[in-house]
Amino acid sequence: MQITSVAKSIEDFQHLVQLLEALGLSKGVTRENENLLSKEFFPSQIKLDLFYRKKKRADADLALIVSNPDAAFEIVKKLGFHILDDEDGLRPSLEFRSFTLQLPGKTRVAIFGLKVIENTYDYEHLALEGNLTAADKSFAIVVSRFNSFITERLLAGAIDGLLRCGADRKKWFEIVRVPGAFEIPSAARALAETKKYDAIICLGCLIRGDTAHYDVIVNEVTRGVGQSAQETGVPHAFGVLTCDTLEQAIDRAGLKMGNKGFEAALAAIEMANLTRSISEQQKQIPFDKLRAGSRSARNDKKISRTKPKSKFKPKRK
Ligand code: INI
Repeated sequence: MQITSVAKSIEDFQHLVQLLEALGLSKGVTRENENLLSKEFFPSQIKLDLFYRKKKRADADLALIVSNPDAAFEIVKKLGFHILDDEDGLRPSLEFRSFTLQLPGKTRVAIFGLKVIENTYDYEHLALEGNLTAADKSFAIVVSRFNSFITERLLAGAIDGLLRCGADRKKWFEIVRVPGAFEIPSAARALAETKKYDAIICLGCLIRGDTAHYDVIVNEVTRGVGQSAQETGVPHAFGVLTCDTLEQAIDRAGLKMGNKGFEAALAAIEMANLTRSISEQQKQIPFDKLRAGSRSARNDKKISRTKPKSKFKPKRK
Protein backbone atom coordinates (compact mmCIF):
# COMPACT_ATOMS: atom_id res chain seq x y z
CA MET A 1 0.00 0.00 0.00
CA GLN A 2 1.20 3.50 -0.72
CA ILE A 3 0.04 6.87 0.56
CA THR A 4 0.66 9.90 -1.61
CA SER A 5 0.65 13.62 -1.06
CA VAL A 6 0.96 16.33 -3.71
CA ALA A 7 2.88 19.55 -3.01
CA LYS A 8 1.45 22.76 -4.44
CA SER A 9 4.80 24.11 -5.67
CA ILE A 10 8.36 22.89 -6.21
CA GLU A 11 9.47 24.99 -3.21
CA ASP A 12 6.81 23.34 -1.05
CA PHE A 13 8.03 19.96 -2.30
CA GLN A 14 11.51 20.81 -0.99
CA HIS A 15 10.04 22.13 2.27
CA LEU A 16 8.02 18.93 2.71
CA VAL A 17 11.15 16.84 2.16
CA GLN A 18 12.92 18.94 4.81
CA LEU A 19 10.01 18.61 7.24
CA LEU A 20 9.61 14.83 6.81
CA GLU A 21 13.36 14.31 7.23
CA ALA A 22 13.35 16.46 10.38
CA LEU A 23 10.46 14.42 11.77
CA GLY A 24 12.64 11.33 11.46
CA LEU A 25 11.11 9.42 8.51
CA SER A 26 13.60 7.30 6.59
CA LYS A 27 14.34 8.31 3.05
CA GLY A 28 13.76 6.14 0.02
CA VAL A 29 14.29 6.64 -3.67
CA THR A 30 14.02 10.03 -5.42
CA ARG A 31 12.52 9.88 -8.91
CA GLU A 32 12.41 12.58 -11.53
CA ASN A 33 11.21 12.74 -15.10
CA GLU A 34 9.85 15.47 -17.36
CA ASN A 35 6.42 15.22 -15.70
CA LEU A 36 7.11 14.46 -12.09
CA LEU A 37 9.46 14.79 -9.15
CA SER A 38 8.84 12.38 -6.28
CA LYS A 39 10.53 11.19 -3.13
CA GLU A 40 9.76 8.14 -1.02
CA PHE A 41 9.57 8.16 2.77
CA PHE A 42 9.20 5.18 5.04
CA PRO A 43 7.60 5.53 8.45
CA SER A 44 8.65 3.05 11.13
CA GLN A 45 5.03 2.06 11.66
CA ILE A 46 2.02 2.66 9.53
CA LYS A 47 -1.69 2.50 10.25
CA LEU A 48 -4.74 3.83 8.48
CA ASP A 49 -7.09 5.98 10.53
CA LEU A 50 -10.51 6.48 9.05
CA PHE A 51 -12.49 9.34 10.54
CA TYR A 52 -15.35 11.70 10.05
CA ARG A 53 -14.71 15.22 11.21
CA LYS A 54 -17.66 16.49 13.27
CA LYS A 55 -16.19 19.97 13.66
CA LYS A 56 -15.20 21.43 10.29
CA ARG A 57 -11.67 22.64 9.72
CA ALA A 58 -9.65 23.42 6.60
CA ASP A 59 -8.57 20.30 4.71
CA ALA A 60 -4.85 19.56 4.67
CA ASP A 61 -2.84 18.33 1.68
CA LEU A 62 -0.90 16.00 3.95
CA ALA A 63 -1.92 14.72 7.38
CA LEU A 64 0.77 13.22 9.62
CA ILE A 65 0.19 11.32 12.84
CA VAL A 66 3.31 11.55 14.98
CA SER A 67 4.34 9.84 18.22
CA ASN A 68 5.22 13.13 19.91
CA PRO A 69 3.17 16.10 18.61
CA ASP A 70 4.80 18.56 21.03
CA ALA A 71 8.25 17.67 19.69
CA ALA A 72 6.91 17.91 16.12
CA PHE A 73 5.55 21.39 16.93
CA GLU A 74 9.00 22.52 18.09
CA ILE A 75 10.56 21.10 14.91
CA VAL A 76 8.08 22.96 12.73
CA LYS A 77 8.71 26.20 14.65
CA LYS A 78 12.46 25.74 14.26
CA LEU A 79 12.07 25.20 10.52
CA GLY A 80 10.19 28.52 10.44
CA PHE A 81 6.98 27.30 8.82
CA HIS A 82 3.81 29.28 9.33
CA ILE A 83 1.51 27.66 11.93
CA LEU A 84 -2.12 28.21 10.97
CA ASP A 85 -3.81 26.83 14.04
CA ASP A 86 -2.86 25.12 17.27
CA GLU A 87 -6.04 25.15 19.31
CA ASP A 88 -5.26 21.98 21.23
CA GLY A 89 -1.77 23.15 22.15
CA LEU A 90 -3.31 25.96 24.18
CA ARG A 91 -5.23 23.45 26.27
CA PRO A 92 -2.54 21.58 28.22
CA SER A 93 -5.15 19.31 29.83
CA LEU A 94 -5.82 17.63 26.46
CA GLU A 95 -3.98 14.38 25.82
CA PHE A 96 -4.20 15.02 22.10
CA ARG A 97 -2.58 17.78 20.10
CA SER A 98 -3.18 18.78 16.53
CA PHE A 99 -1.94 21.74 14.59
CA THR A 100 -1.79 22.84 10.96
CA LEU A 101 1.00 24.58 9.13
CA GLN A 102 1.12 26.21 5.74
CA LEU A 103 4.16 26.12 3.51
CA PRO A 104 5.05 29.22 1.46
CA GLY A 105 3.42 27.79 -1.67
CA LYS A 106 0.13 27.21 0.26
CA THR A 107 0.53 23.46 0.81
CA ARG A 108 -1.14 22.66 4.13
CA VAL A 109 0.13 20.01 6.50
CA ALA A 110 -1.86 18.81 9.52
CA ILE A 111 0.14 17.15 12.29
CA PHE A 112 -1.46 15.37 15.22
CA GLY A 113 -0.93 12.69 17.81
CA LEU A 114 -1.23 11.71 21.44
CA LYS A 115 0.98 13.74 23.76
CA VAL A 116 3.75 12.00 25.66
CA ILE A 117 2.48 12.01 29.23
CA GLU A 118 5.06 12.18 31.99
CA ASN A 119 5.29 9.31 34.43
CA THR A 120 3.29 6.95 32.28
CA TYR A 121 5.24 4.13 30.77
CA ASP A 122 4.32 3.26 27.26
CA TYR A 123 6.12 -0.03 26.80
CA GLU A 124 5.15 -0.24 23.17
CA HIS A 125 7.14 2.88 22.41
CA LEU A 126 10.01 1.88 24.67
CA ALA A 127 10.66 -1.17 22.53
CA LEU A 128 13.15 -0.64 19.77
CA GLU A 129 12.27 -2.45 16.57
CA GLY A 130 13.93 -2.54 13.19
CA ASN A 131 11.84 -1.37 10.28
CA LEU A 132 11.63 -3.02 6.87
CA THR A 133 13.41 -0.38 4.82
CA ALA A 134 16.16 -1.82 2.65
CA ALA A 135 16.75 1.25 0.48
CA ASP A 136 19.87 2.52 2.19
CA LYS A 137 21.36 -0.81 3.20
CA SER A 138 23.72 -3.38 1.66
CA PHE A 139 23.14 -7.11 1.81
CA ALA A 140 25.12 -10.18 0.83
CA ILE A 141 23.30 -13.40 0.01
CA VAL A 142 25.24 -16.65 0.41
CA VAL A 143 23.47 -19.46 -1.42
CA SER A 144 24.61 -23.08 -1.76
CA ARG A 145 24.40 -25.00 -5.03
CA PHE A 146 23.61 -28.39 -3.44
CA ASN A 147 19.89 -29.07 -4.02
CA SER A 148 19.92 -26.09 -6.35
CA PHE A 149 16.34 -26.64 -7.54
CA ILE A 150 15.34 -25.68 -3.98
CA THR A 151 18.03 -23.11 -3.19
CA GLU A 152 17.39 -21.18 -6.41
CA ARG A 153 13.76 -20.76 -5.29
CA LEU A 154 14.95 -19.54 -1.91
CA LEU A 155 17.24 -17.09 -3.69
CA ALA A 156 14.36 -15.80 -5.84
CA GLY A 157 12.29 -15.35 -2.66
CA ALA A 158 15.09 -13.46 -0.90
CA ILE A 159 15.63 -11.15 -3.88
CA ASP A 160 11.89 -10.52 -4.06
CA GLY A 161 11.90 -9.59 -0.35
CA LEU A 162 14.82 -7.19 -0.74
CA LEU A 163 13.34 -5.50 -3.82
CA ARG A 164 9.91 -5.13 -2.23
CA CYS A 165 11.53 -3.38 0.71
CA GLY A 166 13.30 -0.91 -1.55
CA ALA A 167 16.76 -2.43 -2.10
CA ASP A 168 18.49 -1.48 -5.33
CA ARG A 169 19.49 -4.59 -7.27
CA LYS A 170 22.61 -2.99 -8.79
CA LYS A 171 23.98 -1.22 -5.74
CA TRP A 172 22.82 -2.87 -2.59
CA PHE A 173 23.21 -6.56 -2.76
CA GLU A 174 25.72 -9.18 -3.70
CA ILE A 175 25.09 -12.85 -4.39
CA VAL A 176 27.78 -15.38 -3.46
CA ARG A 177 27.46 -19.06 -4.37
CA VAL A 178 29.09 -21.92 -2.42
CA PRO A 179 29.12 -25.70 -3.14
CA GLY A 180 27.03 -26.92 -0.19
CA ALA A 181 25.49 -25.87 3.10
CA PHE A 182 28.69 -26.80 4.96
CA GLU A 183 30.52 -23.97 3.16
CA ILE A 184 27.94 -21.30 4.02
CA PRO A 185 29.38 -20.20 7.40
CA SER A 186 32.92 -19.57 6.16
CA ALA A 187 31.72 -17.54 3.16
CA ALA A 188 29.26 -15.64 5.36
CA ARG A 189 31.99 -14.83 7.83
CA ALA A 190 34.41 -13.63 5.14
CA LEU A 191 31.70 -11.32 3.80
CA ALA A 192 30.73 -10.07 7.27
CA GLU A 193 34.34 -9.27 8.09
CA THR A 194 34.60 -6.91 5.11
CA LYS A 195 32.09 -4.70 7.04
CA LYS A 196 30.61 -3.75 3.67
CA TYR A 197 27.23 -5.30 4.40
CA ASP A 198 24.48 -4.44 6.87
CA ALA A 199 23.35 -8.08 6.97
CA ILE A 200 24.15 -11.46 5.46
CA ILE A 201 21.39 -13.75 4.19
CA CYS A 202 22.31 -17.46 4.29
CA LEU A 203 20.36 -19.82 2.03
CA GLY A 204 20.76 -23.57 1.67
CA CYS A 205 18.94 -26.86 1.78
CA LEU A 206 19.87 -29.94 3.80
CA ILE A 207 17.73 -33.05 3.33
CA ARG A 208 18.07 -35.85 5.88
CA GLY A 209 17.85 -38.67 3.39
CA ASP A 210 20.70 -37.28 1.28
CA THR A 211 23.51 -37.80 3.77
CA ALA A 212 24.45 -39.92 6.75
CA HIS A 213 26.11 -36.78 8.18
CA TYR A 214 22.90 -34.78 8.10
CA ASP A 215 22.85 -34.01 11.85
CA VAL A 216 26.55 -33.19 11.91
CA ILE A 217 26.25 -30.78 8.99
CA VAL A 218 23.05 -29.19 10.34
CA ASN A 219 24.72 -28.52 13.69
CA GLU A 220 27.87 -27.20 12.09
CA VAL A 221 26.03 -24.85 9.71
CA THR A 222 23.72 -23.52 12.43
CA ARG A 223 26.56 -23.01 14.88
CA GLY A 224 28.85 -21.49 12.24
CA VAL A 225 26.28 -18.96 11.03
CA GLY A 226 25.33 -17.99 14.60
CA GLN A 227 28.96 -17.66 15.61
CA SER A 228 29.77 -15.51 12.60
CA ALA A 229 26.87 -13.19 13.46
CA GLN A 230 27.89 -12.89 17.11
CA GLU A 231 31.60 -12.47 16.54
CA THR A 232 31.38 -9.98 13.66
CA GLY A 233 28.37 -8.04 15.00
CA VAL A 234 26.78 -8.21 11.52
CA PRO A 235 23.27 -9.71 11.53
CA HIS A 236 22.94 -13.03 9.65
CA ALA A 237 19.56 -14.39 8.60
CA PHE A 238 19.25 -18.16 8.59
CA GLY A 239 17.42 -19.36 5.49
CA VAL A 240 18.91 -22.86 5.44
CA LEU A 241 16.20 -25.51 5.16
CA THR A 242 16.72 -28.59 7.30
CA CYS A 243 14.13 -31.10 6.14
CA ASP A 244 13.41 -34.80 6.43
CA THR A 245 12.09 -35.09 2.89
CA LEU A 246 12.27 -33.36 -0.46
CA GLU A 247 8.55 -32.69 -0.25
CA GLN A 248 9.04 -30.68 2.96
CA ALA A 249 11.77 -28.67 1.28
CA ILE A 250 9.55 -27.90 -1.75
CA ASP A 251 6.78 -26.70 0.60
CA ARG A 252 9.21 -24.28 2.26
CA ALA A 253 10.61 -22.96 -1.00
CA GLY A 254 7.47 -21.27 -2.24
CA LEU A 255 4.59 -23.70 -1.79
CA LYS A 256 2.48 -24.57 1.29
CA MET A 257 4.81 -23.12 3.93
CA GLY A 258 5.76 -19.92 2.13
CA ASN A 259 9.25 -19.12 0.97
CA LYS A 260 11.91 -19.24 3.68
CA GLY A 261 14.26 -17.20 1.47
CA PHE A 262 11.74 -14.35 1.46
CA GLU A 263 11.35 -14.62 5.25
CA ALA A 264 15.12 -14.64 5.73
CA ALA A 265 15.43 -11.46 3.65
CA LEU A 266 12.84 -9.67 5.80
CA ALA A 267 14.57 -10.84 8.99
CA ALA A 268 17.89 -9.55 7.61
CA ILE A 269 16.39 -6.14 6.77
CA GLU A 270 14.74 -5.84 10.17
CA MET A 271 17.90 -6.84 12.03
CA ALA A 272 20.06 -4.51 9.91
CA ASN A 273 17.79 -1.60 10.86
CA LEU A 274 17.60 -2.67 14.49
CA THR A 275 21.37 -2.99 14.76
CA ARG A 276 21.77 0.50 13.30
CA SER A 277 19.15 1.95 15.67
CA ILE A 278 20.83 0.36 18.67
CA SER A 279 24.24 1.71 17.75
CA GLU A 280 22.79 5.16 16.99
CA GLN A 281 20.93 5.33 20.24
CA GLN A 282 22.85 7.76 22.37
CA LYS A 283 21.55 6.67 25.74
CA GLN A 284 19.74 3.56 26.79
CA ILE A 285 17.41 3.32 29.73
CA PRO A 286 18.84 0.55 31.93
CA PHE A 287 16.45 -2.34 32.34
CA ASP A 288 16.19 -1.98 36.14
CA LYS A 289 15.03 1.60 35.66
CA LEU A 290 12.12 0.58 33.48
CA ARG A 291 10.10 -0.32 36.53
CA ALA A 292 7.25 2.16 36.47
CA GLY A 293 7.04 4.46 39.41
CA SER A 294 10.68 4.44 40.47
CA ARG A 295 12.13 7.91 40.89
CA SER A 296 15.02 7.17 38.56
CA ALA A 297 12.60 5.79 35.98
CA ARG A 298 10.69 9.06 36.02
CA ASN A 299 13.88 11.04 35.59
CA ASP A 300 15.14 8.79 32.83
CA LYS A 301 11.88 9.22 31.00
CA LYS A 302 13.29 12.57 29.95
CA ILE A 303 15.93 10.81 27.87
CA SER A 304 15.05 11.18 24.23
CA ARG A 305 14.58 7.91 22.38
CA THR A 306 14.08 9.56 19.03
CA LYS A 307 16.56 8.71 16.31
CA PRO A 308 19.65 10.89 16.64
CA LYS A 309 19.76 11.12 12.81
CA SER A 310 17.52 14.17 13.14
CA LYS A 311 19.24 17.43 13.90
CA PHE A 312 16.68 18.10 16.57
CA LYS A 313 16.49 16.32 19.87
CA PRO A 314 12.88 16.73 20.92
CA LYS A 315 12.45 17.23 24.64
CA ARG A 316 10.04 14.90 26.38
CA LYS A 317 7.62 16.79 28.57
N1 INI B 1 25.02 -30.04 1.20
C1 INI B 1 23.81 -29.43 1.23
O1 INI B 1 23.74 -28.21 1.07
N2 INI B 1 22.68 -30.17 1.41
C2 INI B 1 22.72 -31.51 1.59
O2 INI B 1 21.64 -32.12 1.76
C3 INI B 1 23.97 -32.15 1.56
N3 INI B 1 24.05 -33.55 1.68
O3 INI B 1 23.02 -34.21 1.79
O4 INI B 1 25.15 -34.13 1.68
C4 INI B 1 25.15 -31.38 1.38
N4 INI B 1 26.36 -31.93 1.36
C5 INI B 1 27.52 -31.23 0.89
C6 INI B 1 28.22 -30.44 1.99
O5 INI B 1 27.43 -29.36 2.36
C7 INI B 1 29.56 -29.93 1.52
O6 INI B 1 29.39 -29.09 0.42
C8 INI B 1 30.53 -31.03 1.13
O7 INI B 1 30.66 -31.94 2.19
C9 INI B 1 31.93 -30.47 0.77
O8 INI B 1 32.51 -29.82 1.89
